[in-house]
Amino acid sequence: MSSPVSYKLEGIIGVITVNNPPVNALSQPVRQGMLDAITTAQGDDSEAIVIICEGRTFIAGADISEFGKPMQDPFLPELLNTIEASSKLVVAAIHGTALGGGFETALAAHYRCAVPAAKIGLPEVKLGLLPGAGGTQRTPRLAGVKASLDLITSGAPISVGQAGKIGLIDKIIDGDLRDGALAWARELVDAGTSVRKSSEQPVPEFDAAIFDEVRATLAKRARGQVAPGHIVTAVEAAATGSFEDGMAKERELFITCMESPQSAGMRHIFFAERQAAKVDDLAKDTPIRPVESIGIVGGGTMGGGIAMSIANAGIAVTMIEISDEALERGLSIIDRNYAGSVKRGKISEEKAASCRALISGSTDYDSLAEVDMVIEAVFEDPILKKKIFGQLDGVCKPGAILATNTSYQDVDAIAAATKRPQDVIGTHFFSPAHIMKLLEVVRGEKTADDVLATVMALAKKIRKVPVVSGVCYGFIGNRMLRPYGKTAQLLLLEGASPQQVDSAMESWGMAMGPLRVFDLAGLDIGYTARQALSEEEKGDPKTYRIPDLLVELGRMGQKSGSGFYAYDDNRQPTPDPAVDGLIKMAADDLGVERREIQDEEIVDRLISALVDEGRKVLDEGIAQRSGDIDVVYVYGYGFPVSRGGPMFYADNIGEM
Ligand code: 3H9
Repeated sequence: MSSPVSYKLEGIIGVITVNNPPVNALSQPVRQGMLDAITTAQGDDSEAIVIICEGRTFIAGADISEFGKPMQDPFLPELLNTIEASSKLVVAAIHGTALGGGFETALAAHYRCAVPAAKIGLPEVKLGLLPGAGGTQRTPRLAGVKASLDLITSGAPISVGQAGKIGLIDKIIDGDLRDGALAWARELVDAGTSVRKSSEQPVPEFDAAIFDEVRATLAKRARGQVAPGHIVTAVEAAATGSFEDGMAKERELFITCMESPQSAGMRHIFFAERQAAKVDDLAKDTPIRPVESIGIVGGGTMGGGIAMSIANAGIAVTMIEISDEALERGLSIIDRNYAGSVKRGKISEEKAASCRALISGSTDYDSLAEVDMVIEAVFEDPILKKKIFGQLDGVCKPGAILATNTSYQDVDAIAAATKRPQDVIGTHFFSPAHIMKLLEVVRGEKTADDVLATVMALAKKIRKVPVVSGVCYGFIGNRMLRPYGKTAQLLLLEGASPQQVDSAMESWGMAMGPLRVFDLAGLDIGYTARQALSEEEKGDPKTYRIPDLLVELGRMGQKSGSGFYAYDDNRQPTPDPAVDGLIKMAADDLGVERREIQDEEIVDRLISALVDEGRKVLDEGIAQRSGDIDVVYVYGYGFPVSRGGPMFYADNIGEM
């Protein structure tokens, strides 16, 4: 088999080219090929060496699919030490994203150049790891302790411009990277520039208090995660000891992380997210319909957030509301959100202005005559939704995709309100829609393949994580939430308090306990929905008596200032003795004996409720695969990524 790495002598420059699509990951053949090439270069007529990549990016990291399996030689840290030890000058030439082991390779080179659009980063923390090939040791020697801690503990990539400012990139190459990098390498040789090993640079001065400060911040920001603290320890070792000792520390901590269930869970989610974007029974060559303009019906919180996501990807949006006032209100919420994003430094003022300029409004459905797609985002009223789809059917051009943003409604029934059910699909965005990454894409019985393929591609374009769901009440996520919520109610009746249930789940890793979630969503929503059901459909009164009583007392949740908790003006919850009394009363009334409940039981029963329903969702073919369910829960419901999602957790219980 031919090697993914080639070596060619071009004049005085030895060029090592990596070609391992799609992202030039450092698989074993790449490591071997690089070792062979650098060894060859030491003995030929080259005077400098350039490492460059084919395809869309520089090396994007170690090959994650090799993790958890026995390590094969050559070992990356040793390969990088060999590169750094080259007697001939080594230049890394970066385009795309130099990430993780890829950027560590560049750090082992003596000089680094990049095209202006390239990015660099050490994202290992997002996989529950730390950079394990010298990244924690070489970065602080070039960029200093503070910048290194920011880069490695956040895992966020930075621009080449920023990397240049902190000493991680030496030269920006405008124009052709290969030509520019070779020319620069020749210049360095001509100037008699000597080899400069990152490992031999002294760490710039730093404030010794920084390590404990960052540890304290991370204890809150990355609650329960092991890798961030280990990163601080490894960088501290770089700053306070020799390179060799630091490398040994990095190795020890890397192995601890690699063997942790947290990293296994996070690596599972990495691949599950990418897998979820694929639809098993769609042919690879399914055509994609062009989507250059989108109409949104409904300018409320949801419609506004969806409009922003779409405009942020450069697609024009026409927002429809029933009156000028409603439209004005909707557009002003969008203005406020953009202003907020600018203030928080999430987006530049210019970018915000150009995205905002793509959003226009109208009160006339005829404005949707020429759009390529419409997303209806009015409130959850099936009759209203069907009426709107009838109207859209009348005005939209043939081939326009008609999507309903719904959390529960029957997409097939909505599609049946049109004469083109093949063009209808569900898109369940999560609130706030311009921030939350999950998008459940609901495939109706008659949804055409190219409509599904187009919406999956659009999701990626607007930077969402799409997961396909079949039609059922609540789709994947909200359907599983029902038994979870019912179990929380039973736990209350049986003796747990709202704060015990929530804190048990939050300590376990959920972003928010179930009762705080229900208070946030509004208890009246479930109450109203229950009123439309028969006693039989409502099920066991034990599963809804408490929220019914709360709503009847005017306690709708956060928005009314009280629900399972009392809320202050800053919407901070405090336990409310009145609720404890109400729970006891309901338990008496329903004949439930109360007892002391351990936190462990709370977690077990709530997670089992999710998982049991998840298995039904899989069996019925509502979800394509169990990893899809994990992605839904991690990206949409605050399930801890370090536990890999409910299904992965259940499959690996005992090891987590
Ligand atoms: C590391 O480096 C550890 C070292 O410090 C120490 C070692 C001792 N490995 O995301 P995409 C696949 S840890 C294997 O859709 P994009 C991916 O699964 C690593 N496979 O493309 C997908 O496969 P498929 C640190 C990988 O353009 C395909 O490539 N590095 C890897 O949207 C396309 O991926 C990272 O964490 C990999 N490293 O985004 C970077 N990366 O087509 C991880 C990708 O079968 N990667 N694949 O579904 C990324 O962040 C994005 O993939 C990237 C491209 C930004 C590069």
